[in-house]
Amino acid sequence: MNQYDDCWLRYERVADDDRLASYRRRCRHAYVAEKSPECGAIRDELRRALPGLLAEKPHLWQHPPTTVDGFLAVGTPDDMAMIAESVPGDDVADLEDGGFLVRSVTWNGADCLVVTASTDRGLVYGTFHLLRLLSVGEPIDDLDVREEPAYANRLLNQWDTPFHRSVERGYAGESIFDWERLPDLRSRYEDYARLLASVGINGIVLNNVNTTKPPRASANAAFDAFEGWQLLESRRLEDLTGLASLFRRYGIRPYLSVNFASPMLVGDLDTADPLEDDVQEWWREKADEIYDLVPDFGGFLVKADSEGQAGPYDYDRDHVDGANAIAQAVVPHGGRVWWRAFVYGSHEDRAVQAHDTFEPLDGEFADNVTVQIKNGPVDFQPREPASTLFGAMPKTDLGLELQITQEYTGQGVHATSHLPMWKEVLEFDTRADGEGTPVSSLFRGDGEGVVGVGNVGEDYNWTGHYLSQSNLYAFGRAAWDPDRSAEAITREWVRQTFDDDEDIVDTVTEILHDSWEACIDYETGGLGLMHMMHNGEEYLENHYYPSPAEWPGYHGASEDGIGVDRTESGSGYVTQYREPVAERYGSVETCPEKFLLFFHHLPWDHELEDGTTVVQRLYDNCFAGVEEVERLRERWRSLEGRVDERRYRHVAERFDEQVAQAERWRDVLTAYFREHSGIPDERGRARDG
Ligand code: GCW
Repeated sequence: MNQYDDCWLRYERVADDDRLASYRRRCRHAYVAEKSPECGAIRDELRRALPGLLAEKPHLWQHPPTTVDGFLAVGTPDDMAMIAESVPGDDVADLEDGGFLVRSVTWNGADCLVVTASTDRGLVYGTFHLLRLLSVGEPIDDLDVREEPAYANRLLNQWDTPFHRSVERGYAGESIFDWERLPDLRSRYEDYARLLASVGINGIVLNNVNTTKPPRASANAAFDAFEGWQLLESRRLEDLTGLASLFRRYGIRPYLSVNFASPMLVGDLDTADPLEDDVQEWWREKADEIYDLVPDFGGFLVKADSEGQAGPYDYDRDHVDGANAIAQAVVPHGGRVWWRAFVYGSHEDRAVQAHDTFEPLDGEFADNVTVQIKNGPVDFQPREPASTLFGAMPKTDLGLELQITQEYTGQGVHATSHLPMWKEVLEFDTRADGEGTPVSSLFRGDGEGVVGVGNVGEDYNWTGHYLSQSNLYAFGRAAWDPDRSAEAITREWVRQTFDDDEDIVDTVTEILHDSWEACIDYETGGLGLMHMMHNGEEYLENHYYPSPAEWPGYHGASEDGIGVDRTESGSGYVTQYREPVAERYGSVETCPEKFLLFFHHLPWDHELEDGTTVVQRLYDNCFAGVEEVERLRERWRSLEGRVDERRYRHVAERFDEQVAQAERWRDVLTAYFREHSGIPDERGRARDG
């Protein structure tokens, strides 16, 4: 990567001399099995990484060397005797697809390192893992690493509209995919595949789930008419082949978002009724066509009956009918349909909808359908309690959908780490199988997994805000190992991205970790409120500025109080949780403060446990959020001269804007609370609107 930022794959010279000497001893010579596309990618990666890390040119052998003091070997035991002789076969045979071993071994008197796995994809992950260890300066003379991914599917959802090149909720410029020039490839695709594979992502949905209506005018008016569903047209499908083979080298399978009405839009049928034979036949033929071109195609993602997208309801069918009709078409090819649970319906309280719609359908979905569920019941708000669907459909393959892009958390301007939010959800105990059934323990089946809505675009630094690179990194790492602590993930990201210096690592880690709660405070006042944002027409204003007056139904502010009654006597959402969660959230006394107004509508002067009133706590939190961002800005400023100028300035300038924005949120929200409650801030800070 030279034209664009290297993100966490910088591969800078190892600073410590002893470490460097030990790395050189085991890695200056390397041998990678010569066979698959994945092994080609590994060799390329070593050629990129080792000269930087070791500050000398490595020697890549055509066969395991016998005349050197040490070397690195990458391959399966079947690929080379050296590996079969130095690692017991059973240790490798046991590994899940994607799992790997990295071991220090002595072979023929030489100090070697072995990266081995049962599949070539595992070799890719093992190699990136070793390079990560070298990048963060871990000792390697006594390595014995065994890793397997927690979830079989770790997918990225691009919300990119091909040709049009917009990215819905993307804040890093245009889509990196230049569909017009496909099947020609840009070097950027390879860099993207490397970034994704380095954190274990193994599937990518290339286009937006909204397959009709691009959201705004593009730079090229000729493409404004293009809609995502057109990707299923035969002439477009051929364009996929180049990308598919590029991603294949990195163990990443491509998928497409498809429109439910494709048989009518792409084909010439006059219905898309999922129970009609010719509709099912149309899907089969389309799938055959795709798999002819891309044999390892992953399958389809569908947003149906949601926000204007077509769906089975158009034909009085349900989601099972819809999903299964498409799924049957990819069965012969080992493909899968990811069917989103983000649907609207008759309920006034959207939180109720997904569980209400999907839970009764448990057990009816085909084996190759995965129901993809957003982390919370509403819509990626800064904080939501975990969705009640987790653990509620034991007979259905489920996927957890997280938003990497910062739609509701400051977009491309605010430094907001989503990792603590994801951890909160992953750690939530669903009680699905008694006490100790956290969300992270679900999704363990072959057809299950974790999905992230991507955040990259054409910007030099990929993610708009430099620090937002950490969200992409953290998504992959958490999807690989949800039990790894947030701190460990962030620290390793900082070390690879910035520097090894302990103070830099501490500072950036602290900024990222405290950023989320700060954002919740100034954007919502805490206490579980949501939807305080503007829903403007202008794309970049949309969901960025404060405007609580637009959503009274979502936060429930009125003269008598604030919050939404989701108890049994309200919308009933809380009853979708298992006990004792339902009871705990359902009672004002035991509901955690962070979710209080999500579940309860309370008088403005309701007293919290410490005697503070609800409205006063909201004021206090809004002010605290701004102070916290100011503090985080100071922390960043302490790095001046110690982080390269380009990145230092970029982040410092955004922090100035974030502080100004946070003040704006605080002022709008506190004025709104004051106006509705009629109760002034007892500390005299909140102004009138
Ligand atoms: O949060 C909302 C976004 C929409 C998005 C939708 C979804 C892709 O505002 O832009 O559409 O969620 O998840 O489908």
